[in-house]
Amino acid sequence: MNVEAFLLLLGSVLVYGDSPINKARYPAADITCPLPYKAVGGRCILFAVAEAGAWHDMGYFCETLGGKLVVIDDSTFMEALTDYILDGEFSTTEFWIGATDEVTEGVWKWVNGKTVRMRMPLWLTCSDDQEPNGGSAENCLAITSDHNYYFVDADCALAMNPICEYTVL
Ligand SMILES: [Ca+2]
Ligand SMILES: [Ca+2]
Repeated sequence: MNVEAFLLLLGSVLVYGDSPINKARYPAADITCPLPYKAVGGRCILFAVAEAGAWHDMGYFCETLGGKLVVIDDSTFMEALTDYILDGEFSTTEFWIGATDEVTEGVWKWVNGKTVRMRMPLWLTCSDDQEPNGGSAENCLAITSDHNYYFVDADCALAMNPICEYTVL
């Protein structure tokens, strides 16, 4: 085989190897996470169902465990996370996640500084409930069973359970 043909073959292997078909549905689910985190959707996640409080307080809580409120920045990870919630038997159904528009009303930022994708498929967008809908009264991001775990803005002072993501590498 000449070099050109080899590179062509190698290239197709790499492209195929990277195709969604060839990946596990939720890649790297077997990653090792430090306790009390669990591998969910290829990341280290903690559903802190015994801890409830305001959004900022729950952010600090995650930080004491080497994490931050979870960043749900793609729909595949959101699928894995909501599957985990729906398949589990959590005693609570309202969770804080890691984004806010407190700094500039209407400009949603993740706790890692990145911009939150608006509209579908992440936010609840029913004809009678177009989230975010709370204006300056609702500046923190939540997922709840009432809203089928789509993104909703909520009053930051409400008590909800945090979903933490391990961020110390
Ligand atoms: Ca707001
Ligand atoms: Ca809302």
